[in-house]
Amino acid sequence: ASSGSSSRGETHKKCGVLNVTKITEHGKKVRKNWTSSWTVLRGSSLLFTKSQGGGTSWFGGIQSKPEFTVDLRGGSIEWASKDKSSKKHVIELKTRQGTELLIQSENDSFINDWYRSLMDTISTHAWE
Ligand code: I3S
Repeated sequence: ASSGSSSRGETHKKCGVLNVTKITEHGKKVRKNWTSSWTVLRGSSLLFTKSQGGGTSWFGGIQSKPEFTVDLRGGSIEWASKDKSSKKHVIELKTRQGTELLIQSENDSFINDWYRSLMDTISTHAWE
């Protein structure tokens, strides 16, 4: 497994630790619960697993089961407005299934990178 985008352009793969909370599930508002999550972008799926001490153990093969998976096909992202969160650098992700997530990192360039990758993925898989 390698990180970064593949040269074929279809198998996006990216991982990292992000702060995540659901805000809506199946169209209904849910209570925020920010958690640090080891996040994997693979194909058109975004997987969240419990972050284990920075998550590097994932590379060692101790791949924990995803706690939560999001299908990015038909979804959308935007930078969250101030009323969605008081945190900096917050991405709002909406899925076609009616789930809304907030994804955040204190690291400016890191979260910008994720924003671009998620945008790429959504546009690549837009017509599936
Ligand atoms: O949108 P809210 O309700 O202001 O979100 C905050 C709460 O979820 C808060 O927890 P409580 O459920 O104990 O009130 C969290 O600790 C905050 O982080 C949430 O706000 P931010 O602005 O950090 O997303």
